[in-house]
Order: sequence, then structure tokens, then C-alpha cells
Amino acid sequence: MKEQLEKIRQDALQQIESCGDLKILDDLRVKYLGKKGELTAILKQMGGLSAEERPLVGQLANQVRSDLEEKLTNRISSLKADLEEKRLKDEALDVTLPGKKTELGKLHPLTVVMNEVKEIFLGMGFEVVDGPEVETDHYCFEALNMPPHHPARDTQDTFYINDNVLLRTQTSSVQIRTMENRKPPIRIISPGRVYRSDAIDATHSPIFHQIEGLVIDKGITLGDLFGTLELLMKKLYGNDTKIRLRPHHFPYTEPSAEVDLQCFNCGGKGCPMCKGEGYVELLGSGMVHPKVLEGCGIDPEVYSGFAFGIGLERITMGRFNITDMRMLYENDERFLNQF
Ligand code: 2U9
Repeated sequence: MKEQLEKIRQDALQQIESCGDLKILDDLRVKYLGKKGELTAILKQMGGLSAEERPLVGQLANQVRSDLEEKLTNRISSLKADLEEKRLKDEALDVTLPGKKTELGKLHPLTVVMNEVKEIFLGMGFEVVDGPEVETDHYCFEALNMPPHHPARDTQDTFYINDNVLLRTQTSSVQIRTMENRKPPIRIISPGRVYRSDAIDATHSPIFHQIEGLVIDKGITLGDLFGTLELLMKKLYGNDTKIRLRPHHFPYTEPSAEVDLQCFNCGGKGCPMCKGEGYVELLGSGMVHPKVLEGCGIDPEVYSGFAFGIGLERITMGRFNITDMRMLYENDERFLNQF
């Protein structure tokens, strides 16, 4: 039995000394010192010893137990000290290092201009109204005085989902929905995403943004349209900004007019920047067509109104001197960080 005790002591001390893991150390403690451990198993055999041997073997067994407990305790303390030292080293924080700069996000240039235009119209007492992007033929074409065979309905211009459902080509559908549901006076803008079946290039995108405006009341004139758009342009481009109305045709307005911005570079004389025109086309507008009013239950003999449509990308590209529309959609931080 003495030999067994000596063997346990040697084996256990050697395993404890070479162990680098607290969990394994605990397993060794259970293996040798636990209730069902190897040392306990030997002590259970002491009943068979003679009266002379029993005290000697008992003393040796107690010595082995205290040796192993001392070794275990020291080894556990040493491992814990090593772990603590490693933790302190790993988590060491050099407080003299400069702080990590928090990158602040920025608004996209389209959002900047969209917000500016919204603020200008809110300041004029307009309300911002939203509506569905998936529209029906009625709200996109029919109610805008574009009968079934009108070219604007051609599939190459419009994303049709089925014969009657499509992606809106302009936010005019929101104006129609508003006119159907409200009595004049109406003074709204409807900003938002619109869709045209165009190939993407430097000046076209199948998805782009519009801001349309609509004013319906008694006695609204072309002068009100001009004054509103002139104020918009002055607020966007500065007080010296000049605009002109140029006759045009849209099915949903009569009379219709393109609105041109006087060239900043030549003051209207004509230069390479404005291709000799002296003006740059910026948006479309007109007096709401009586058929459109009637279609929404508004009596054109009592009420009149004007409407306009602004392409947000065009305004934004002009504002920030962006030459390729695709840059606005590529999410390239090298481009976007300039604004
Ligand atoms: C209703 C009646 C009339 C909105 C109008 C334009 C002229 C126009 C274009 C500008 C650039 C679309 O984004 S764009 O390609 N829009 O030229 N839009 S008048 O006329 C309306 C709107 C709603 C009920």
C-alpha cells in the first residue's frame, strides 16, 4: 500500500506541475482527492492492515493528501496570476493615443436639394403630399387627359406590371388623388420617385425623382404660376436669378410652358455653357387643363389652377456641377464625400 501511495504522489505531482489549464487541474483534484478519487480508494483498504501498520500508512496517506492539496493550490494561484497578467496586457489602453475619429454621415446631394425645395414651398404655405409608386392607368394617364392611344403611354416609356397597373411615370398621380379627395383651395407639392423605361446614361435613369406642384383656387392665373416659380428659382439660385416661360404643350395643362433659367455665365446673351441659348431649360408647367379639373369633380368655370414638374436630378446636377447622373446612384463614397 505504501508503494501505491508513493506512486499516486509522484503521478499526481507530475501531472499538476505540467498542467496549464484550470479546468484540468480541477479534474485532477477530483481524480486524486475526490470522494471517489484514487487516494480515497486506497484509504478504504486500510481496514485490512495490522494494528502496527495502520497508523504509519494513515500518516503517509495524510502527508500525500496535504502535498497534493498544496501543489494544486499553488499551481491554481500561479495559473490565475498568469491569466490576470495576460488580461491586463491584452486590455492595456494607451490613454495618450488620439481618439478614433467618428465619421459623421452626410445627406445625399439629392436629399439636400429635395429638402431645400420642400422648405421653400412649405414657406409658401404648400403642403407636402405623398402617394403610391405603383399606380393605375387611370391616375397616371387617363385622369391627366392622356387618352388610351397617347404616345406617353407607349411601353418604351413606362414600366407596365399588367395592362392596368404600372410604375408611376410622374408624381402627377398624387395631385389627381388629392383633387379627387379634397375641395379647393389646394396648394400641394408631391415629391418622390418616378420610373421611366429609359436606358441609364449620363442624363437618363429608369428611376429618378420629381417634385410636382399644384395650386387650385378661384382666380388663379399664369401670373401666379410665374411668381411662384420665380420665387422658387430666386431662393434656389440667388436673388438675381431670372426665368422665362416658353410656350410648350403638355396634355394635362393649357396653356403649357417650359420654364427656362437665365444662364449665369452670360446673363442671357448666349455662350457655350448654354449652347448659345442664353437660357437653360429647367422645368415644365402650365395651367391645369379644364378636362383634368372636370375629371376630378372640380368645376373649371369656378376654379382654375397651375401645375409644374421639376426633375430633381437635373436641379441637383446643376447645383453641384455633376456631369453624369449615374454618379448619384453608385453610392461611391469618394464621390459623395465631396458634398
Ligand atoms: C395635374 C395637372 C398637371 C405637372 C407638370 C410638367 C409640366 C413637366 C417634367 C419636368 C421634368 C417631368 O421630371 S420631369 O421629366 N414635368 O414638364 N409637369 S406640367 O402638371 C400637372 C400635374 C398634375 C393634376
